[in-house]
Amino acid sequence: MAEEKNRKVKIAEKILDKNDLMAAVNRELLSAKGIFSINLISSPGAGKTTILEYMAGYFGPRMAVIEGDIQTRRDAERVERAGCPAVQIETGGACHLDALAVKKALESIDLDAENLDLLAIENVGNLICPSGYDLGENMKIGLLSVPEGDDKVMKYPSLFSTVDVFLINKIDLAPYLDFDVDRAIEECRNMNPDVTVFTLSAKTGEGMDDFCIFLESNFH
Ligand SMILES: Nc1nc2c(ncn2[C@@H]2O[C@H](COP(=O)(O)OP(=O)(O)O)[C@@H](O)[C@H]2O)c(=O)[nH]1
Ligand SMILES: [Mg+2]
Repeated sequence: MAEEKNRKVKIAEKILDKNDLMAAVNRELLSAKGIFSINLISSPGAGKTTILEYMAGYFGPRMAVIEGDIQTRRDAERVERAGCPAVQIETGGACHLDALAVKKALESIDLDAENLDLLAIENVGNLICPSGYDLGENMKIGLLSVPEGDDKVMKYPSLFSTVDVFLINKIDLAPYLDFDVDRAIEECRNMNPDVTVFTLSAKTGEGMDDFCIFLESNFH
């Protein structure tokens, strides 16, 4: 029994190693092109695509987007309508993106396009699996929305203890719900002292320009 358990651990390590190697290839390629990259992770419906639509209005063709979903091209179409190029990955069932899928998607993006500063990757909606896969991004961003409840920070530590940036979205709904913003931020900082936090409403635009300016400050 104990032997079988050990064998399972070894296999899991091997798969992650392969992903890490591919992530390093992506990171090197993007860095060589002078493109800053972010990996946006949240549960389904927290507002990832709405945030990217706002960002498409702010950055225009300075941003390209890779959309990850199990099925449909809907999010890529939304972002394209909002004003920037987008490529859709349909995972066909996988609950997260991996570095190889991103590498293939990068082949459909003109990385030499003039003024391209930012690659935004919207991961498959899920608070668990995406947190374990480096895609080669420069910045990992975890997003929680007000209707989900402030307790989710501590319930999903694999994500919120490892993100560079913690976004709280749908702040326009705070007056109607019992989400404790201070508690969510405090619990995230307890696990992750260096995390940068923004409270936003992608719907009303509150906090969005500050977030975009912060991203810009990281461009090469
Ligand atoms: N009230 C409110 N609704 C939002 C906000 N951001 C997104 N939504 C809504 O939440 C729903 C899911 O958003 P979407 O961007 O598709 O989430 P995703 O699945 O994380 O990409 C949509 O109906 C959005 O209009 C926000 O800041 N406030
Ligand atoms: Mg989406």
